[in-house]
Parts: sequence; structure tokens; C-alpha cells
Amino acid sequence: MRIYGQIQDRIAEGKVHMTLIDPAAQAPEKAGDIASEADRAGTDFFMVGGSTDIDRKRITNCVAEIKKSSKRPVIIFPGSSSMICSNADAIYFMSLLNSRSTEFVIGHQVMAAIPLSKLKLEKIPMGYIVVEPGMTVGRVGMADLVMKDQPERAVSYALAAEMFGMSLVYLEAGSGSPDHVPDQIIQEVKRNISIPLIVGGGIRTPEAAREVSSAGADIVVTGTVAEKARDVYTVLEPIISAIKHR
Ligand code: 1GP
Repeated sequence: MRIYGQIQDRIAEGKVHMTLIDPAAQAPEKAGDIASEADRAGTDFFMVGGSTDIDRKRITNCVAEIKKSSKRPVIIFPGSSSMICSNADAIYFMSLLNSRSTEFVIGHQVMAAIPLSKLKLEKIPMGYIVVEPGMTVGRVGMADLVMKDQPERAVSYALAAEMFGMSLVYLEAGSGSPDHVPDQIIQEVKRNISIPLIVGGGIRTPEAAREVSSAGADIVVTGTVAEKARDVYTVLEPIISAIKHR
């Protein structure tokens, strides 16, 4: 089954967890170790990517190691048009909707369009919205950040994504953010859209994960918490259990 169908099926059963692995943050072998522990802890999908530009070989090796460690699908989460590789299962064809630069709204996507059209890789169109503080992706992506007290702006972007026909909306506080996306923003966006909602950035504890999923996130993403953990399983298992209300 196609990956987007699998995501929808998972959401029909309950909340979904995705583990983000940044190929720039560690060697491919370490990425494989994280994937193996995250799989054991019950993650549903892997996302591979980040804001630091890396070459195709590095991302391909990272995906290969994850695939050796787990049968869960791997989705590329590209920071630029160069982050394409054919050994993943899918790629978010994403637009940073609130970027001040057309490069991140449509430029990279145009550059990637012909090479991507030649790959069998499933493309999942996604509207990406960066919320304060935004961290590296906010800076690199030249985001006109949605501030914490601007739920209506977030709703406007999310509705625009849905009306464009995108399959997912992603609310991003930025990797390593001190705070996750505020509950009110998540609640109001969720109330106004019918496509699945992903929330990530700054989720490090079971309490935060439960809060974000209770506010309305269909899919909760964690990255840094596993990359920094000495024991990935011990840190991730309670977070995933909190999201899934196990
Ligand atoms: C970043 O939303 C993801 O794109 C994950 O953020 O690294 O803070 O978990 P963290």
C-alpha cells in the first residue's frame, strides 16, 4: 500500500508517532542504531532530513542503515532540492508556506521536479508552517514566523494548504526548540482542517507529547530527544506510550 494510505490507516486507529533522524547529526551506523531502538519503542514511521544541506550519498547511506534496522516506512523530509534519494519509501513534497523567500515556497520544488518525476518514490504534498521560535529552520528558511499568539494566522496558512490540495499540514516549532507549538494553535488548526495534522519541534517528555496529541496533533514528531539519548528505547517508549494513550 502507498505510504500516504498507510498514514491514513494508522490515524484511523489512533495517534501516530514519527521519529525524525537527521543524517547530518550522526554517522549512518548510529542512525541505524537509533532506528532499531525507536522501532522497538513503537514508532510508526521514520522521517529522514533536516535543515543542514547534506549530499545525496550521506542521506542514501542513512536511509540504507535505517532500512537494515527496521521495516517501518522511511519518508524523506527534505531541507532543500538536493536532499532526494531513491531508497526511501516516500518524500514530503513540501512548501514552507510562511517563508519570506519564494525559494522555500516554490523554488526548491521546481528545481527538484524533473529529477523527482523520474523516481518511483511516492510524493506526499505537505504544507509546512514554522511557528515561533522556529530555530534553525526558521532562520535558514527565512520564515515570517507565526507567533505564539497568532492562531488565526496558523489557521489561514493551514486552510490555504488544504485548499491547494496538499495531503498534510505540519506545524513546526523548530528542532531543539525550548517549547513545542502552543496548544491553542494546534487546537484551532485541527478544528479548521480535515487533512491530517503533524506537530513537531521541542517535544522531549511524555507530558509534552500527550499535551500536543490531546490538543489535536494526529502525528507527533520527535527527533532530538532520541539523537541525544544514551538509551533511546528508555527515553522514547514512554513518549510513544503517552501519544498512543497506552
Ligand atoms: C524538527 O519537528 C522536528 O523538524 C523534530 O524536532 O528535534 O525538537 O524533536 P525535535
